[in-house]
Amino acid sequence: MSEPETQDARTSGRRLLGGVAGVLAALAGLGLAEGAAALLSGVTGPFLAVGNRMVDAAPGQLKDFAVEHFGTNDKPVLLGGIAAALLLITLVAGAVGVRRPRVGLGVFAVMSVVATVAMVTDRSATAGTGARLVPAVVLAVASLGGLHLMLAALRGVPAASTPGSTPAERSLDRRRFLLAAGAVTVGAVVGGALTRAYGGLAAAADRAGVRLPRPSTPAPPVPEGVEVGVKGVTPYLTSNADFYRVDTALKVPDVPLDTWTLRVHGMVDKELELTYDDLLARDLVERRITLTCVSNEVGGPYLGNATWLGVPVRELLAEAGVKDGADAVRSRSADDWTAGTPLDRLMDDQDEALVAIAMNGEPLPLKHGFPARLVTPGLYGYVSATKWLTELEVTRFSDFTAYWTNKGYDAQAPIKTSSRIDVPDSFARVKAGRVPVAGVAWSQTRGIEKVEVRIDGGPWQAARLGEADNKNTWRQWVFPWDAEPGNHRIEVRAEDGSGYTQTGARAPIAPDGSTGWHSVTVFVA
Ligand SMILES: Nc1nc2c(c(=O)[nH]1)N[C@H]1C(S)=C(S)[C@@H](COP(=O)(O)O)O[C@H]1N2
Ligand SMILES: [Mo]
Repeated sequence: MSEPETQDARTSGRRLLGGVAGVLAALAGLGLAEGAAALLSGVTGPFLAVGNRMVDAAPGQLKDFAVEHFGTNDKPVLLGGIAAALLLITLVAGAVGVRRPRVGLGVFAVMSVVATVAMVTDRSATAGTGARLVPAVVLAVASLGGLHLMLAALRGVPAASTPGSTPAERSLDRRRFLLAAGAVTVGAVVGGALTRAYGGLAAAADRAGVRLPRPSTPAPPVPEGVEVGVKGVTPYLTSNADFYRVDTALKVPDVPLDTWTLRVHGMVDKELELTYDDLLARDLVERRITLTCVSNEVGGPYLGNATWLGVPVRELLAEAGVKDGADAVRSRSADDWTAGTPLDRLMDDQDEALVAIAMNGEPLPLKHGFPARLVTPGLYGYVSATKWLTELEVTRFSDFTAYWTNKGYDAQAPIKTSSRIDVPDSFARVKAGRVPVAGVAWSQTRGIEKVEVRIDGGPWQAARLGEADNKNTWRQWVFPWDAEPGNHRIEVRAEDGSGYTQTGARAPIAPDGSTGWHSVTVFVA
């Protein structure tokens, strides 16, 4: 082997070690910074802070795309993407840093600054700037310091006999490199362990200790016959475990009870500030309400039906005394998300909106808004269902915009009359003969009056409806189909209590909810 080749091999070996050093330094910095954030309360670590920023910066269409393609997995996909990008950048920065340490360290410094800005301004953090800066300093010191030590060892020290040698000729200081890499690895492991041990949610313990009072006004029993008794149809009541989750929070906001209050303020005569115990002490009503997300495509999964327990919003607003001229309530969450709800929907005494504290007989699950959330019948969640609720501000629509209206969604968003085929599955193979076609239909506040099915564009035929519960819940339906061999297309449409028949015209989810008939194609043999 000739001398230059040996040098090349040495150089590429060092570059590889440089890349490893970059990744290790980043892991140590991130691990220790996340650990520091976990030890402090109300502080967001670098990883989530940057992720939150990306969620907020993403245009509406990208969010739609993510929800549509990754569903509830959109969060792991985003965090995985950030991790992959970091791996690549730190690998390259470390490799380049062997020859040009300033470039490698410079890239790390820029990333540190970006993470620091994200952490200091994170909307889900509640601690002051001083506390928020702690993980930022840890990140900078551990990642830049670690990288510097490892790169110095890799560049080696000039051999005493050859002053003025170029870096490639200097010998790598193996012992020093291993020591530095070892120390950095210990940092990463310690940080990871701290994050695991202290990164849990303090609110979980509070939730476990809650004893729910009995409702003063229980929901009437679920009528018999709400279920049409077909295998594969969405159950009438959605369990908490199966309930869809849609929000902008990468990590479930941690809202312990000791610091939580609900403020009712704005255009009111008298501000209210209620603790969790204040809410529990009030008359609680129980209501079944079907929640729906505006991101639900025709045939999509983003809706669920639960029994909610809470205080009617109307009562809180009446107690505060709404001033003339107000037409909206801006609600705000612990993670600084906002929604604007029409005042008249919240004051309605038929379709009672709740500040809900329980879901299906349990305190609200952390994912679904513990300690309290808004639930408003008849409106898509982004204008009506604020989780981790902290504020109700009585105001005017002309005076504010909210999280999703800033991204091009409409301020007014009543849920559209819709229906879905649950069975058979699209592209299912079924045997000729009697095949039950079944699903759900919903038109919150109006109720479902009729569901019709048609085969291959033929005449619309009435389906049998499951028993109606209330106008704010969905209804199951079933159509006994005499399936003949061949490929068939099945379509469904619903008619609501106002006499309106669901339109077949396709509309996308933006700006105020999708429309169109759901259809499935099946193969009958
Ligand atoms: N704080 C907060 N509340 C929120 C959201 C959010 O992103 N942040 N998303 C809303 C949307 S778009 C919907 S559809 C419902 C979903 O409630 P769920 O996750 O309990 O099903 O929550 C609403 N409440
Ligand atoms: Mo939503």
